[in-house]
Amino acid sequence: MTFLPLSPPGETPRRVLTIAGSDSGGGAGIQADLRTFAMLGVHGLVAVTAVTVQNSLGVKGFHEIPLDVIAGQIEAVASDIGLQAAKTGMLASSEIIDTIADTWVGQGLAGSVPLVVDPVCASMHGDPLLHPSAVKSLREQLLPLATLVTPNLDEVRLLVGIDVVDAGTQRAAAEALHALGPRWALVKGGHLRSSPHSPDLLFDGTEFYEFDSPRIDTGHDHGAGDTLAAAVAAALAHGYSVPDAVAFGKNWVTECLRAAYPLGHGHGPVSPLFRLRA
Ligand code: PXL
Repeated sequence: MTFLPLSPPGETPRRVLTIAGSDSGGGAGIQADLRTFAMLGVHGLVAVTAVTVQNSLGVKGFHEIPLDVIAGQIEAVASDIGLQAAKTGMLASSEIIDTIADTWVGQGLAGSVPLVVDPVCASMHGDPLLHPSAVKSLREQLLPLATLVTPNLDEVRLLVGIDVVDAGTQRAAAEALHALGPRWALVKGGHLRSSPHSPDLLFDGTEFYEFDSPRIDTGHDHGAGDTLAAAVAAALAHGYSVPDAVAFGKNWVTECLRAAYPLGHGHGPVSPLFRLRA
C-alpha cells in the first residue's frame, strides 16, 4: 500500500516538518523529503540546517545555517501552522543538534508530536555530513526525544559500536539503540550483504518486529534513507502506529527504488515520481 488518506482540495492537509540539509543535486535531504511529502499528500514544512554543495558524484562541502535561524524556522512554523509529525536528517554539528533539541522541548513538541530521527552521518559516497564530535549530542540530546530512530548499519556502528553482520547482531544493535532513549529503534538491513533481502528490525524495548523487502539494486539509491524516514513521518502524521508507519514507509521506499533514475555522472536518486503515473 503506498497511499495515505488525502484531504479534499481546499482543506488543510496534515503538516510534516523536515529538519534537514539541502542537496543542490536534488536527490536527498530536504528536496527528497518534500517530494515524498507532496506525493503522499501532506504539507511539508522546512527547517534548513545546512546547505550542501553537491552533485551526483559527491558532496563538495557545506555551509551551516546560523543556530538562531534554525531555531527560528522551527518556532515560526510550530507557533502558526502546527505540525502532526517531524523528521530530522543532516544536522552537521553538535551545536545544531543541541539547538534543535532545546527548540523541540521549548515549543512543547516533545511527547506530543512524533519525531523520526534519521541519524545521517555521511553521504553514500562517504562524505561526512555530521561532525564526529556531534555523535555524542545525537545520542544524548536528540535520541531521548525521538519517537523512532532509523540508522543504517554505518550509523549503528557510530552510535552504539556494534557491527551488524547477521540477525543476532541486528537484535543486539536494536536493543543498544533503544537503550539510548528513543521509543522505537529501527535497524535498517539494506546494507546487510549477508542477506539477499533488505531485512529491517524494529524494537520498542519489548517486542521485535521484522520487515522484509526485496533488495533493489539499481545503483541509484541516493536519498533512500531520507525517503523512508519522510514516508514514515507522513504516516505517523496520519495517526498510524509506529509498526504500521514503518511497514508503509518500507513499501514506499521500495517503489521509489524501483523508479530510481540515473542522474549526472554518478549515483541517481530514488524517485517518488512513479506516483504521477495514471
Ligand atoms: O541521504 C542522506 C543525506 C541527507 N541530507 C543531505 C544529503 C544526504 C546524502 O548525501 O546530502 C543534505
